[in-house]
Amino acid sequence: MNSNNRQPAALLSLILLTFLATAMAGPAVVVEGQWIREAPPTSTVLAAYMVLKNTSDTPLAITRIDSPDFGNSQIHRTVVEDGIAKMLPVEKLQLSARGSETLEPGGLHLMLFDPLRALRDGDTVILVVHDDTGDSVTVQTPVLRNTEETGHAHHHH
Ligand SMILES: [Cu+2]
Repeated sequence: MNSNNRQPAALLSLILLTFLATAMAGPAVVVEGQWIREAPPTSTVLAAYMVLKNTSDTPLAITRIDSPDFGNSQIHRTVVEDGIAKMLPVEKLQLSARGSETLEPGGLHLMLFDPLRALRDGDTVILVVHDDTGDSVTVQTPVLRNTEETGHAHHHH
């Protein structure tokens, strides 16, 4: 273990350099294909889907995705245990360097609670994606009826 004594200083330098590079480059996160699934008017919960891309050479994490049109929000992961699908909150969604994560029906998704206005197919909602470097990205997100066309997602096998 003694041979590792110098690593913390090297790691700190790397973190500082990374921080400076990130600060100069602007937000590293790019959001693509975002949409919110239309829900019945009485529904207090809606789901949003998107692809989150990390355009930087450094891993980062999405810490929060919120919206001025909703009272609360949470990133969820759907897991199947003993044949029962459950949704678990994701505190931090890790994105590897140059990596991406897909939020899609049946998997990762953004749960939006307590809509502050009625949202119908064709409406647009603002989502703000926050990462652990302190940056945020604001995207216009359409509300769409869950047809075959909008429900499709890119599956990687
Ligand atoms: Cu959920």
